[in-house]
Amino acid sequence: MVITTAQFIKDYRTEALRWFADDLENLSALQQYQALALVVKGYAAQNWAKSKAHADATQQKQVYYFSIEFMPGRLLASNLLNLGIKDVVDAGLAKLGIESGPVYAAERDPGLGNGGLGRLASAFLDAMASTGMAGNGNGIRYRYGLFEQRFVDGYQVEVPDDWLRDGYPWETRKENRAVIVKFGGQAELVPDQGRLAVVYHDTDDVLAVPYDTAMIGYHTGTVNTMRLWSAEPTPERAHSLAETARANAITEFLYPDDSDTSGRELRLRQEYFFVSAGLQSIITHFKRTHGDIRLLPDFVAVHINDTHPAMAVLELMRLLLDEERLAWEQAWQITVATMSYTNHTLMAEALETWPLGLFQDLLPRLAQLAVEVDRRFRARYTARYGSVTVDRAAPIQNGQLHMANLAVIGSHAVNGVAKIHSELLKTSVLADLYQIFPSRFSNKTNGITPRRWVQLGDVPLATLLDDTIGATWRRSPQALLALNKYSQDPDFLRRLTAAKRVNKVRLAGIIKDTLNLTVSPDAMFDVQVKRLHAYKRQLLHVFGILEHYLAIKNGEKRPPRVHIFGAKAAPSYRYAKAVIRLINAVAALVNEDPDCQDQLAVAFLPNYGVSLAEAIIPAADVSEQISLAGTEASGTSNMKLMATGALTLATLDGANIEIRDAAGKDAMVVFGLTEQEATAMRPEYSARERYEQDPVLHRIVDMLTDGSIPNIESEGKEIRAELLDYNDTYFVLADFADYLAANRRLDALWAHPEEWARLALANIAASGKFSADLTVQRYGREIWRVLPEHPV
Ligand code: 26V
Repeated sequence: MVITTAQFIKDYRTEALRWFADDLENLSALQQYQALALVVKGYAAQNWAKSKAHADATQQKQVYYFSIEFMPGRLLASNLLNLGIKDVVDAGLAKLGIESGPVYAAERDPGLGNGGLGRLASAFLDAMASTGMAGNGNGIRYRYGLFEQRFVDGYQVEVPDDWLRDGYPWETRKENRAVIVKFGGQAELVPDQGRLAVVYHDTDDVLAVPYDTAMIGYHTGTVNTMRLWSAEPTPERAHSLAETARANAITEFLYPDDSDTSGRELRLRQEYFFVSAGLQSIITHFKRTHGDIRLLPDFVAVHINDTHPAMAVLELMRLLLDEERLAWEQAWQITVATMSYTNHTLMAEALETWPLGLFQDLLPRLAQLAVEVDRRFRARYTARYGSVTVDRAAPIQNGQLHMANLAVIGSHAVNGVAKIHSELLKTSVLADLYQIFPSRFSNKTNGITPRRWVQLGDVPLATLLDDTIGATWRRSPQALLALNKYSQDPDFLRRLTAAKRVNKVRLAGIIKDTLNLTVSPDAMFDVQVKRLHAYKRQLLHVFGILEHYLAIKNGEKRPPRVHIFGAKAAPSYRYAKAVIRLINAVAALVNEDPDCQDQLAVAFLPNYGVSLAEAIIPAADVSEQISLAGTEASGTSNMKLMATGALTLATLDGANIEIRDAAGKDAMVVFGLTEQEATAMRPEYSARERYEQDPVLHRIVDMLTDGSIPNIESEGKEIRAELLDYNDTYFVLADFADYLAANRRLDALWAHPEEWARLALANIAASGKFSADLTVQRYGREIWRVLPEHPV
């Protein structure tokens, strides 16, 4: 949009007066932010209304991305960027004498997700709007997001994330679009005009109220919607405090990704709640704009983001059969043509199953439909594929409903999130379904939004890019390839290093403020930011630090390094919490040792999330992507870190493989077993043997329990037991020697700053390939069958 600074100032003053009955100058930074957000929301409102009207008028096919998590990050800066008025607003703030930093920082970052899956969902919403696709989010408005993490004596302490305390100016409550969601009771089938109708008795009804947030496209005029549902009592029950609390409980908090979420009834309620509300509102809207329900798949695509919304298959069947009165075959054909599903993990313990009994109690009609889907599936495929295969592929097995199986059977497309992951799906967790439905399977490698991570997060780099190759990359990140021309330009390489240093100085300031730790921006900043899971092997990184520590104690001198961690552990995940305590203990040991001064430091920044990522990622020299090959579905921090010029230290896992293919073999430091090697080795692997045979490893494993790292008595024992008694599930000891060798290669490179910068350049230049804009366009072409109006 086009607006002058003067007009903006006028609008801003008016909004401040309207909301706070006061002059801008007298408001707190929070209030200044709130008034500003409302101005911006107003600016986008017309396009928002227009986009909706345009989609209806042109009968544009709509994508609905169903996800139990969204992590949009702070929206003020990104909305301004996407509207094309960030410079005008910043100039306006300056003119008003308002410092912009605290105003931007006053925004709460909605942590309505655990990690990669939730962040990906939000990146896709941003990308769909930015390519002019009609793509909307459907999810849950949790009253409390993922816990806020603090460290006390090195332990993770979880504090409730009261993100709505000051209100959320970007959302709009759509009370007029509320729907009823029914739980429990009985679903009775009664004869009705020669067929069966469903009559519900004694249901427990909850009101689902949508809160819509605009998803503003980058310079496109397209504004889509993220619709998050909040649970309230129905009006008849609203007088009762107990009923109100019971209803509200459904959307009270987000579940952390523990492996043992199954069996928790509230989680099942959450899933059905947003799935049912979402599908009901889609169908209501569809019938208003299109009429004939049989055309649904021509105009609507529903995407199932991981298995949490997989019961959408059953709920859509329910609506088509019971409400729209279609016959089974027709309803099924419509459902399969409408649904598609993405799998995000190979971890067996993370694949959702629900006891059918629980389904029968809570969702009796869906349970009936699940049994019928299962019966028809078996009847249709057993003769051809045999009962062994069909049993393993069926939705119901041993009284459990297998949500991934249901999702594949009820969708026309299923995909993994990186090449290796999509291949492994076909040979492991979904192998039987792949035999039956081979043509449904494809790969869609994840992507990130360079707008947030480069344009907003890394201004020094963005400016340098503009100066060097022009600004086309801002719209079409693949234009970054032009950077390769400068790989022999010493002046450019120097400026690239200088831009990185600006970010490092900024992060050093944050480390000082949060941890009271002084680190030198001239040291190598070695970053690992992601959820804490055994398979991601933060422990291997710690072992590398301890090896460096021992080398220093031995008088060895290496390039100075600052190790930066960000990671939350699920509250009930004991091992992950033990590793957190270990990292903090190693940090204390190293940071307080005078011998390590200016050589080695460890900074574990608490409460990793989108906002902290924006500060850490652009400051990284090294990106640690060190999961055991075959375990990380894709990873996305690997993409963000490459885009801001970090060198990747990586195993051949997830999207690392494709990053290496894009940036070139030399641009990544690869180590460790391949997935095939790891699989082949597993039967004969002995962690204890490795421990006995490698004196350095022996020493480091012993440090866990011999008191050389203070304050980790029980944690050290637990980790040692995982390694030696449980035989090191994720092959930390197996990859240790090669990990060290890879680190020595990094040290050697660090001695040649120009060469380092050249490799950073290769990464930045290749990063455009991982733009989420391209990813959603591949989904659009190959799965959803929608065309972007502004392709890149
Ligand atoms: C993993 C695990 C591991 C063991 C314990 C329980 C548990 C629970 C959940 C999960 C992961 C859930 C799905 C998820 O977030 N997957 C992530 O999705 C990202 C986006 O596709 C992808 O980049 C990450 O590799 C993948 O872990």
